Amino acid sequence: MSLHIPVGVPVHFNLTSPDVIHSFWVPALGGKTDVVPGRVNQMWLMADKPGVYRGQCSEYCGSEHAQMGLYVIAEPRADFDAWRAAQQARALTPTAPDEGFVQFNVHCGKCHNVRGTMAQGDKGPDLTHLMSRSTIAAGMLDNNIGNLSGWIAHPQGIKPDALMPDIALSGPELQSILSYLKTLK
Ligand code: HEC
Ligand SMILES: [Cu+2]
Repeated sequence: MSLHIPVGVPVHFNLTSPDVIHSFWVPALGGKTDVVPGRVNQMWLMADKPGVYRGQCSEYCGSEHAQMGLYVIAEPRADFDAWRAAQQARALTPTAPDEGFVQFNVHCGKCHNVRGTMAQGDKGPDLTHLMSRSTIAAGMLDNNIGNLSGWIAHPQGIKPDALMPDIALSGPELQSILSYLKTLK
């Protein structure tokens, strides 16, 4: 996960959890705040300098606790505004027949949202601008085609107990889905 914030601006966060207690912690930017189900905790973050700040969940929350990372990307206001505008754009539904789009909607769209298309799941991360991210799986893997392919083929081998199940896909189905994902810039 990457959070983008503008440099020199205090950014307010409302923190809540859908499952267990986590703790939000970006050591270079401030103290820890508990993230608790059924409650909204408030905090502020401000970065004085541009940069990428590593964060980590600091409350043991289950078997993938050590892999629950995030990056805060602090950038000058203009860069932040450009990033935000790009993220707000919707994806386009392919106009020509696209096997990857079809397979994605069959196997993935119930959990993942690609805004602007019929995929509107909310169990996993929004993938509308997947290719704009530098990492996936809560900062665990660099985002490149090899890692995406490995993740989609066998997420439980990479992150046991992650909420994305292994899904049986043929080689051609996986390849077509990867080609579609590459269009989500
Ligand atoms: C049952 C729901 C479910 C299904 C079905 C599912 N996913 Fe996921 N997916 C998730 C969850 C939950 C995560 C977050 C896992 C984590 O980081 O622990 C995830 C993570 C991902 C990520 C990493 C995104 C990021 O920013 O970290 C990608 C890429 C992805 N899924 C692609 C797919 C594709 C492609 C399919 C179809 C073949 C698919 N998923 C099917 C629930 C699902
Ligand atoms: Cu944790």
